[in-house]
Amino acid sequence: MSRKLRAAVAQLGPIHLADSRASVVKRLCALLREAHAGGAKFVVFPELALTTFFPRWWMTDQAEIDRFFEAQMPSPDTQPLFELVRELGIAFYLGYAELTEEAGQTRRFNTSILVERDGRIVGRYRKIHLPGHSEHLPDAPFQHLEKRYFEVGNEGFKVWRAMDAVVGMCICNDRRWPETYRVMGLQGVEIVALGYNTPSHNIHHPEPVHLRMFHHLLSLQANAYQNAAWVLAAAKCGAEDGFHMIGGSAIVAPTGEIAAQAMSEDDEVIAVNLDLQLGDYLRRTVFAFEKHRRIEHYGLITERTGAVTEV
Ligand code: CDT
Repeated sequence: MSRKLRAAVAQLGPIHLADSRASVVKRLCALLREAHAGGAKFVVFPELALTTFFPRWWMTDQAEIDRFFEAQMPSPDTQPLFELVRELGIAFYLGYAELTEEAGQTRRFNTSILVERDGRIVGRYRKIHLPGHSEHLPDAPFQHLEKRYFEVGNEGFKVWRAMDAVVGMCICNDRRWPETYRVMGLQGVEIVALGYNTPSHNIHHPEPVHLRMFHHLLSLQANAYQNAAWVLAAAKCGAEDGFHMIGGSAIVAPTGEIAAQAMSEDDEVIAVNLDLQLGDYLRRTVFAFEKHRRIEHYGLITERTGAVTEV
């Protein structure tokens, strides 16, 4: 019997500094309804989907920074989304800034959650590959302060059984790192869900703007294929208060092909009937990990972080 799951990616257009959480949740609910009307059972929303991409702003007042964080999930503002999910019976992935207390310490993570069709939070991922910098760059056109505002995730790359599939999560910059997908691939991942906010300009190096989209799709397609998994990637995009981010939300098949791609830089739903067995032939043949991987030669991957030239 074939295993099919109709899944959607809900891209978000800009969220400006002045936009309230309530107005954003209204947009998320409208997208969820649209995905449900199209038959989807799972919707992927972007990274930091409840606010503007605040790491572009230099802030020193912790109270000001914490306005962008959620101390509760669901919260009074996000409760309507959870209620709608229960009513419609549709699962979702959502990215947000998490403020929590652990062992008496206040901690802040760039987090995503996996919410099942009955509204239960069944999975949580805390972003591991934090990009950017922690110091103020006064000459840059904008900041990328994820290393200042978040801690590195402390829960690894896990997978969860949800919607009768094996689902993994990662966030934005994680999608550029093969280790992200391989650790999930080794746990039999079938669907990798991810949200992103990718500025159109590289503040560290003046590269041509078209490379941003190229590298985004290259990363999704190569890693989907090499791990025989579906990859569902949701952008927050367009110009937030004048700072432009790429769109290009996509659903990529285990073959590495793009099955659907958003065309706008605004709120937009794309959907595909995922054939969860499409990757099986790859898992049995070219990427039968148990037959072909040679872990005795991979030690440096976990022993060494940066490249060292010894010759
Ligand atoms: N949000 C996030 O992780 N953005 C990064 C920008 C890094 S610049 C290469 C991204 O990988 O898209």
